[in-house]
Formats: sequence, C-alpha cells, structure tokens
Amino acid sequence: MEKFLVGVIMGSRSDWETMRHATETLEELGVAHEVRVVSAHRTPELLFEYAAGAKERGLEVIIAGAGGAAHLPGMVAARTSLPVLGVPVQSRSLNGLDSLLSIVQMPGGIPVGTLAIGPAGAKNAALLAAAILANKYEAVSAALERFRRQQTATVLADPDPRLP
Ligand code: RP5
Repeated sequence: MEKFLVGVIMGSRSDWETMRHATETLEELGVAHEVRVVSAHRTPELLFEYAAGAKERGLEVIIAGAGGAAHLPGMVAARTSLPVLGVPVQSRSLNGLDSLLSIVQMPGGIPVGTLAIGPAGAKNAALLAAAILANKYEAVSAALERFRRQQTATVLADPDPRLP
C-alpha cells in the first residue's frame, strides 16, 4: 500500500474547485497524498476518526479546506498533533472572510497554520506542507527548490506585461 505523507481534506465536494490547487501542486512536487471529503458538521464522527488515526497511518501534514463556518481545520487540529494547514474557501455570501476568520482565530494551544482565501491559499498550503516535509525528505527538498527556480525563471523570461 502506498504511503501518503499529506492528507488533503475538505468540508464538501463544493470545495474541490479550490482544493484541487493544493493537490495539483503536491502532484507537481511528487508528494504522495490522499484526498477526502470530511465534514465537521455533516460527518463529525468521521472527522474525529480521521484526525485521531492520521499520524498512525503515516500522514505527516494535514491540509484542511473549508468555507463559511469553517470548523474543519480547527477540529482536526484539536484531535491530532500533526501540523494542520487551513485553507479558507471563498464562500458565496461573505466572500470567504467568514471562512478566514473561522480558521485563523484559534485559541492559544491549538494552532492551525492559516493560508490565504481561495486557490492561492490552497496552492501555498501544498508548498508549505512540502517545506515541512523537506526537512526530512531530500527528494521533496529538491523538488521545492526546482519549483522555486522555475517560477523565478518564468517571471524573468517574460518581463514586458504589454506583450501577450
Ligand atoms: C462547508 O460549508 C464546506 O467546507 C463548504 O465550503 C460550505 C458549503 O458546503 P456545501 O453546502 O456546498 O456542501 O462545510
């Protein structure tokens, strides 16, 4: 059975359009990951089971995305000592400010590393997860360095914004 290092979870299938940016980035970096819908409100038992068993199953980082009353990252962090990275999904009614505040305002003692609202946050959650893993896995460290080099080269190669 493949060993997954990162668990990417989200509160609803409707979060996938945002969270796919996390999985695409992990794929680009060659980081083995699993993807699941786990809802804090609709499947609370699954949430506790997932968080409680995550470390034992070999996961080393959890990326949790949710929108609105976004309790998923915080509740996962309450049940595991693994690093939890929270992605606020842009909600329809409040543009994700509700998601951001729900995720970022954790009480002292139970941290959630909170990223930006939306796709940029999902992408950066994957990069941050890779940076955590890079301390232990040389291949991930090399992939991350390569990603940064390529990103810089892409910007430098196309400096005139008037050209298509
Ligand atoms: C949250 O409620 C989910 O993370 C999602 O962002 C939001 C809306 O969920 P759906 O009603 O689209 O399933 O739990």
